Amino acid sequence: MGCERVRIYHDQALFKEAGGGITPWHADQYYWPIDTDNTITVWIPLQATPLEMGPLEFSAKSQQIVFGRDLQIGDESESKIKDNLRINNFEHVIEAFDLGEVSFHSGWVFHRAGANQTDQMRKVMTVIYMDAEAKLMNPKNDNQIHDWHTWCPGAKIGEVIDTELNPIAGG
Ligand SMILES: O=C(O)CCC(=O)C(=O)O
Repeated sequence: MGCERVRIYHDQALFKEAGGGITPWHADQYYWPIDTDNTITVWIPLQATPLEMGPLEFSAKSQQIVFGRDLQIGDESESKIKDNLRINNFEHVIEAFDLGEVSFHSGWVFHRAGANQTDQMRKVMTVIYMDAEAKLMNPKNDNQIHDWHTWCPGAKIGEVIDTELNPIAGG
């Protein structure tokens, strides 16, 4: 990310039940009241994740695309972002994950996941890191207000996000 240190924004378990539907196209940073693009999510599947289980898919290099950044995840983001990425001819990367493989995606990379067509729970852990100097920005939508009060409660607009929930990673 080009920064000296990172801190944890938050972590999150994403368990998708057997038969669970798709995760629509979206960019995570729509949800984050963070004043920098120096953010990254590690996606850690807790089992081998074949294509039929719905591994994370990416639109390679799509962090340069601005269209769709204002869409919350849902049916509209799935169809509008898909159409725009197709028009712009970005490579759609879909690969199975072996157990132990993880992926990292930048906060503005558009991504999605397919349905879980197996009879097993798809278990995933994620951790979101941000530049240790990242500041809280004025929230741009209700989701960012919700994130502020959930993941960095007490942080102040314009100041470094340094609550007890946001430790520097690695000491
Ligand atoms: O696991 C999924 O289905 C979606 C995960 C995701 O969008 C993310 O980690 O940013």
